[in-house]
This record gives sequence, structure tokens and C-alpha cells, in this order.
Amino acid sequence: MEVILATHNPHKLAEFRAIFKAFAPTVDLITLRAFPHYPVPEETGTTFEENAKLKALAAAKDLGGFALADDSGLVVPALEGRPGVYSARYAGPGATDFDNRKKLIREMEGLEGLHRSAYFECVLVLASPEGVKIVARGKVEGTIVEAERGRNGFGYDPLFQKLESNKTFAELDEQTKNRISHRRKAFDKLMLSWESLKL
Ligand code: ITT
Repeated sequence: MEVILATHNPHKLAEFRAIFKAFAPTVDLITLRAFPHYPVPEETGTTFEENAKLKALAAAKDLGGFALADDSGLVVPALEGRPGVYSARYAGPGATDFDNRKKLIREMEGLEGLHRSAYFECVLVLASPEGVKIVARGKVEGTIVEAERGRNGFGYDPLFQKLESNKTFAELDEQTKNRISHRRKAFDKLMLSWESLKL
């Protein structure tokens, strides 16, 4: 079965490629590179679910096939949920991952202990041109460390340490992150529904 992976984020793409290859090898992932004229829909939603639905439906309808979208981000309760749905553009439009991490470190200055709690969330939506078929969620809880550690991964990985771990996500190899991440948990739920849909 062919599925369009509706993301422009090369890191998400790499993680999905590895996860699908290992656990759903019969799914043929097509990237947006195959559709260079496809316009990126604006992420106007206020929740991960709204944005994931919007991205999956736009791709499925415009490109005429099954499309899978991921909307994800980092939530820090002590910052009233920021960066949240704005994770990719936390430091402003066009911000790099480095800019976003710098802003997070600054905003968390002076916060200690439980106030440094955070979680990554991922909502995956599979849509066809007729509408949404599956919504699946994954979450991983942890804390925000005070200084970056590690070179793997992307986004906020150098600042995020899962509970009961002494390594940040950026200190883990790709296989280990893909075993425990919010994206992997959402993927596992997606697969349960996928099987019952008999696509
Ligand atoms: P697409 O919309 O094209 O998929 P995007 O990067 O704009 O790409 P999102 O709007 O879902 O995607 O924003 C996700 C942001 O959340 C991402 O840029 C990171 O800053 C952060 N994020 C999500 N998953 C992450 C992970 O596994 N590790 C580190 N940061 C992550």
C-alpha cells in the first residue's frame, strides 16, 4: 500500500522511514519530494490534532491518495504549555532548531526540580481523499536539562531527558530513540487501527 508522508521535516522523515522499515515493511512511503509543486498548508490549528488533520487532509485531497501527517511538539506545563503547537516556530517565523532551544533555555532560567517537567507529544493522522481514517497519539514524559547535550536527533532533543534516563534524546542512537519516543508510541497505536481497517 502506498502512503504519502505529508511532512517537510527531514528528521521526521528519517525516523518514519526507519520505523516503517522495521515494523510495517509492506507500506510504501512516498515523500513530498515526489510532488514539488504541492503547497504547504498553513498550520492554523490550536491543537496537535487539528494541525495533523489539516496537514493529512490537504495532502490526501490535493494529491489523491492516502496521506499520513505528524503534528508534534514539546509541552512545558510550567510555561503554560509552551512551546506546544508552536514548537517549530517558537523563536519566530523561520527559526532554526538552535534558535528555539536557546529561547527555551532562556525562558526556563530559574526553574528547578518539578518545574522543569515536560513532555513530547505526537499526533498522527491517516487520511484518504474522503476524510480522516485514523487518529493516533503518543506521549513521552521527561525533564528539560539546563544545557544542551548530544548531537543526534533534532529539535529539542539535546534538552529533553526522559524520566528514569540519564541521557538526553540527542545522546541516544536513532534506534533507541525510535523505541521509546512519542512518535513511536503514536505509530504503534496507528498500526493497531490500521490492521482493523483492513486497508
Ligand atoms: P511538518 O509540519 O512539515 O511535518 P514541522 O517541523 O513544521 O514539519 P510540526 O509543526 O509538527 O512539524 O513541529 C514539530 C516541532 O516540534 C519540531 O520542529 C521540533 O521543534 C519539535 N519536535 C517534534 N518532535 C520532536 C522530536 O522527536 N525531537 C525533538 N523535537 C521534536
